[in-house]
Amino acid sequence: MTKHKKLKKWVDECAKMCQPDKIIWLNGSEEEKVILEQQACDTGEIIRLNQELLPGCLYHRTAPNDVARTEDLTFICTSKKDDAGPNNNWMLPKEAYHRAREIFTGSMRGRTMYVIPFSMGPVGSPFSKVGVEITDSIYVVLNMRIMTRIGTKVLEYLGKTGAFTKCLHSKAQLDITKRLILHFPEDNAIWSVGSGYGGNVLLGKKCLSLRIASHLARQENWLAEHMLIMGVEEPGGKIDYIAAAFPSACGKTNLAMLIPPEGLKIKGYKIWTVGDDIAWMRVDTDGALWAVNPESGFFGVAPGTNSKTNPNMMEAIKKNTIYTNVLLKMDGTVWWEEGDGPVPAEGIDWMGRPWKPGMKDEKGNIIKGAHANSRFTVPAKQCPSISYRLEHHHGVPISAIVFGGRRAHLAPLVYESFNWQHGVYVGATMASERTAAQFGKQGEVRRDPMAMFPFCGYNMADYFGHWLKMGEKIEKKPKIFHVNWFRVDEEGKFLWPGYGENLRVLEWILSRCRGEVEAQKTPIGYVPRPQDIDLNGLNLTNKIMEKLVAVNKNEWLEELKGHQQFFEQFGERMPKAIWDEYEALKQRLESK
Ligand code: OXD
Ligand code: MN
Repeated sequence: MTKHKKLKKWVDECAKMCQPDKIIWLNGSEEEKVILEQQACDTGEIIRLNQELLPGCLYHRTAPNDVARTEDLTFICTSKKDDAGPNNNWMLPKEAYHRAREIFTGSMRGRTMYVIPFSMGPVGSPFSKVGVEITDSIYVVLNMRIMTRIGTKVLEYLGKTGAFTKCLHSKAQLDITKRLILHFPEDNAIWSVGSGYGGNVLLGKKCLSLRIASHLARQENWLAEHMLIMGVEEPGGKIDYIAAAFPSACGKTNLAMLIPPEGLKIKGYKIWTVGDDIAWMRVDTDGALWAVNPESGFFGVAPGTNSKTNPNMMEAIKKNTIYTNVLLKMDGTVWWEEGDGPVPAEGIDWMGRPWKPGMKDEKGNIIKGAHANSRFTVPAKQCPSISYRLEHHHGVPISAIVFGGRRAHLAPLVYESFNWQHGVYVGATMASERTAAQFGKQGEVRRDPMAMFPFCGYNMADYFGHWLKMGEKIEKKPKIFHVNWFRVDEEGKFLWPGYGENLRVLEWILSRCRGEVEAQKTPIGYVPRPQDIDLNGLNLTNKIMEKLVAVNKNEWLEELKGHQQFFEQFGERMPKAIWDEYEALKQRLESK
């Protein structure tokens, strides 16, 4: 237990409201894990997978209506609506507490309440933040053990008075009409009720490490970002680090674990993965921007992960992994669409129904074995490319910040912003086109600044202002780039091969950071001279390279209308510097 009076008081209050049968404080030990796993298997909440083929691996299904983050039920609860901004759903804290209290009251009757002290970032690092999650879900406990550092060591660090984020979760009845994901930045608190899906209930992840942390970061002068962190090691042993933000379905996790392609092997690069989802970045005493990954695990999307797209991840998830909503095979192993191995002849699908390939629903649509958002939760240290700096208290120095999106035509393969302020504009105008796999009209542009639109815990206009202000504080500023792996030709075929070959673009980015290579100036930024991207071993002509880096002024002028429309929703709160960048870009595009 704890000597922390405020923590004890808060746990007592939650227990009084939720009325659990008993309360267990997690110590984080291996013995504790064994007991919890057994209990979860006894109740059927979790299934133990084939321990010979997948040692230490578990399987779980969520309720069919609880398979993804529910953005429409996610709220930022601040006393002033404008502080949440048009990018968030908003509720008055008083009303939010009242509504949620009704659902929480008695919700843990007949259940155990688990108290999980956890640290985002290495315990005791100046970057780290402590949270305490109260939950009635063993699944949450087992996932939090992987995704964060939990237990006694965190309580000890917290001492009698340390600050922590109060994270309260109950599955309650898993009723979608009684589901709320509430953030109270003014109270440093999160209340999540009625869901059992990871993104809604592993409160250290999106809720604390992005929504609440973005708020704290603004107050404390640092950056909490939806970014991967990776290191590129040269044969001489020097490692340069990149932080990169992409909206979903752009291959962020795969990029973080990239394997150098055949054609570049001769150069002897090695990639180190620091994180695949979240970066917390601070200016250190050397004037550079340093980043840590606050998580200690990966919560990755299964479909599409295979030995071609991500061999490192395939290696990592062979043991000690929790699989959620994938297909359960008859031999007690798992499978998902666009995964490895042959399509199984039969299995049990993510809804627990017998499944065979080619089965159709009543509308004639193919029934998938795994849900499109099925997941695996795996300790980061199992990834063959994991960086030894994962546990480093000061993280890694960032040389380049990369923004990206999925654009069929507009954005070139890569371009470099002119300076920090222009780079912030590039991030603020990030967007992706919907693919067939996503809900909504195909090709429709979804604006997602810095990939933070669903995760920025305050008014996004202020967030842009914060980025601009940070630029003034960072003496050795990383350069800011934009990439697009998804440009297509006249027939709709991808021009760029992607995957491991993306290292060729990172190589150019890092050469630019070191001032080793020239570039072509265009109205949107600097693009590579075709000869400066190493195409060795790739069947790709200079002509295609020219197409990949071409900038079409008319398309960009059309795009500018979207920028304007997007920014206008923030009204007066939008920083002038962003509008200045908009005007400057317009002028560059309009000039001959
Ligand atoms: C995630 C997401 O789960 O961005 O990482 O939705
Ligand atoms: Mn994410």
